[in-house]
This record gives sequence, structure tokens and C-alpha cells, in this order.
Amino acid sequence: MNNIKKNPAHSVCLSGKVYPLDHRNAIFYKICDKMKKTAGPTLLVILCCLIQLFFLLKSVPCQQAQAAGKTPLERYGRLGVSGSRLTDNSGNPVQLKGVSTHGLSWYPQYVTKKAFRTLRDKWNADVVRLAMYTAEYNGYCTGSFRNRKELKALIDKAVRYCDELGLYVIIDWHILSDNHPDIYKKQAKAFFKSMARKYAEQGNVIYEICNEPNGGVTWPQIRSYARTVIRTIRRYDKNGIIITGTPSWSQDVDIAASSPLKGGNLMYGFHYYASTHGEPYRQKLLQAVDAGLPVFVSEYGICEASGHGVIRREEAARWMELLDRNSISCVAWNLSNKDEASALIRTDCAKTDSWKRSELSASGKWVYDMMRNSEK
Ligand code: IDC
Repeated sequence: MNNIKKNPAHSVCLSGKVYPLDHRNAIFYKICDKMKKTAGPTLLVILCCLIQLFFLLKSVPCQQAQAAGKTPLERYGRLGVSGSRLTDNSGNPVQLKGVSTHGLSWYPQYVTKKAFRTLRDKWNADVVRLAMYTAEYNGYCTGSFRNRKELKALIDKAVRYCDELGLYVIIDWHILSDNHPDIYKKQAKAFFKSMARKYAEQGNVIYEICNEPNGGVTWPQIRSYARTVIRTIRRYDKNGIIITGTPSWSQDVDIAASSPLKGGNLMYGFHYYASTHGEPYRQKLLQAVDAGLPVFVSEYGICEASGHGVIRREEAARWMELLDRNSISCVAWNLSNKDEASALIRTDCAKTDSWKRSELSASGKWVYDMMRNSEK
């Protein structure tokens, strides 16, 4: 043991070799010193090897945790669109996965930083969608002035949380019973003007300008609405991603593909509910993507389109396999504990964040497991 010497230049001399005296070697040196009189050289060498091995192994998961510790925004930066793909700021394809709120007026209690942090850290979510109904139940266009103010304040809070957490956020103009986007076009223009003015600089905001046109509204009618709203947004936000819904509850992407909008960073909404929509709908989606249309699945469920009914896991898996293969982003409906199959939280669980897996509904468990197992 006498061949271990301290060197004034922050190093240790062991068996004729000089090692830097970082804290690991300092501990190692100390132990050597203590054992000087009691243990033999062989035992000491084994012990030293074990200590070094311990520190080596300890540093590996630590490095992995640091790499994984990046927020979605840090990983991908400003998003763009290239061909049919959503891309990161270096032009590589990106697939975002996340969760949609229920209607903001119905379930405002889930708009908390803790809830969004849980989604990011435990569910592996990259994006949160803020579903703001325009017509139903205190909808933005049908409720009072005060209600409108409250909804805007809620969106502001939600966007701030997403910004702080490095999450992408979709501001969704959730038309549904108001089937034609032109019904509230004036309000949509004013709303998106104020959103784009406020959030253009942030780089994590995605605008979804009409959730699900339906009731026979045609693609040319939607396209004309979209042109107006996109022009309004682009006055303030030149590059933010804009998603336009497609006819028949955002399913006719194949029709949109035959005459898409002009302009950069534009995407098209496609929605499915796995128990209702099977192979023919996957073919529609594929046809659009093959034609070069950039599609964003801004809403999906693994139950029926009513939001209720049975869950079909095999169909759900087939859909996800298709989305993964084509790097198509997707957002699950819905973050609430409402007594319906599409709600992700169990009805008897009142917690608004930090849910245990056992506190999730059958849909919630499927979405949670799938997102946790998704590659980054
Ligand atoms: C459903 C909600 C339900 C609510 C209803 C209002 O799950 O609680 O009472 O809207 O009309 C959609 C729509 C989405 C629907 C969902 C399930 O975008 O608003 O939510 N769905 O029906 N498209 C297909 C299914």
C-alpha cells in the first residue's frame, strides 16, 4: 500500500501510474488509506475495482436520463411541414402524440400545470389540444361575453403552462353541432387574430381552425373558409402550423388531397374512432398521404364515434401501426372523468393530475401504455 502517493498536482500515484484525483478517486484513495494496515493487496484491488465499477454503472443511466429529460420543444424546436410530413427545425420527420381536453367549458379543472406535467412526464405526451366548443354548452360563440372572456383566460393559462413545460399546444376551434364553419366565420377570424397576435413568437402553438365540418359541407366551402382564416393568422404568425378540418367529421382527407390549400405549414385534420372506423377509413387516410397531403390526427378514440360503446384494441393497434409507420401525429380524446368510454380518467377518480394507471379508464390505460411505449 505504500506505493500509493498523493501528488500535489491533483493526482494519485498508484503502482507507478498517475491517476487524476477527481472525487471518485479521492474516495478510493481514502479507503485505500484506511485499509493500509488491515487488508492484503489482493483484497484492496478487488475492492477498488468494485468501487470504480459502481461509479461507472451509476453514470450510464444518469446520462440517459439527461437525454430523455429534454422537453418536446427542446427536442424538436419550431415545427414545419415538408411534403406530407410534419418536421422538426432541422427538417426531420416528427410524430407528436398527445391528449385533448374535453370541452374547456365542461372540464376546466384539468387545465393545470400539474395535469400537463403529468401528461408530459408520465404519459410521454408532446402535445395538448385545447378543445374549445364554439356552439355547445357555453360555447365560445353561443355563451355570454363573460364566458368568452373566461375561455380566453383559460386558453391563455393553458398556453402559458405548455410554454413553461416545453409542450406543443393545439388551439382547437371545435365546431360540431354548428356543422358549417361559415356559421361563425366572423368570430373565428377575430378569435384567431387575437391568438396569432399573442402567441406567434412562442413557436409551440398550433392552430386548428375547424374541428369537424359535417352535414354535407363540401371541401370547396371549407377551403374558402380556411383561406380567409389562414390569411388572418398569417398576418401575425408567418410559420405556425395550421390544421384545417375536412368534410364528414374530418374524414374526407382524400377529397382534400385532390385540391389542397396553397401555402406553407398547412395540415389537414383526420379523425377516427377505432370501434366505428375500420379498414376503409385507413385506406382513405393512406390515399391522401400517398398523394402528399400532410395529415394530423387531431382527435381519435378507441371506442365508438359516439364517444361511448365498446373499445376495440386490435383495431386501435392497427390504426396506431399505420400512424407510426407514416409518422402521423395523433391526439387522444378526451381528458376527463365523464361517464363515457372515450374519457381517459375513471369516473370514480376526481383527481385532476398525477393519476395512477389504476385510476385510468380502459381507454386511458390503452392510450397511456401506447404513449409510454412510443419511441422518441
Ligand atoms: C363528445 C363528448 C361528449 C359531448 C359531445 C358533445 O365526448 O361528452 O357531450 O361531444 O356533442 C367527435 C367530436 C367530439 C365528440 C366525440 C365523441 O369532435 O366533440 O365529443 N367525437 O362523440 N367527433 C367524433 C367523435
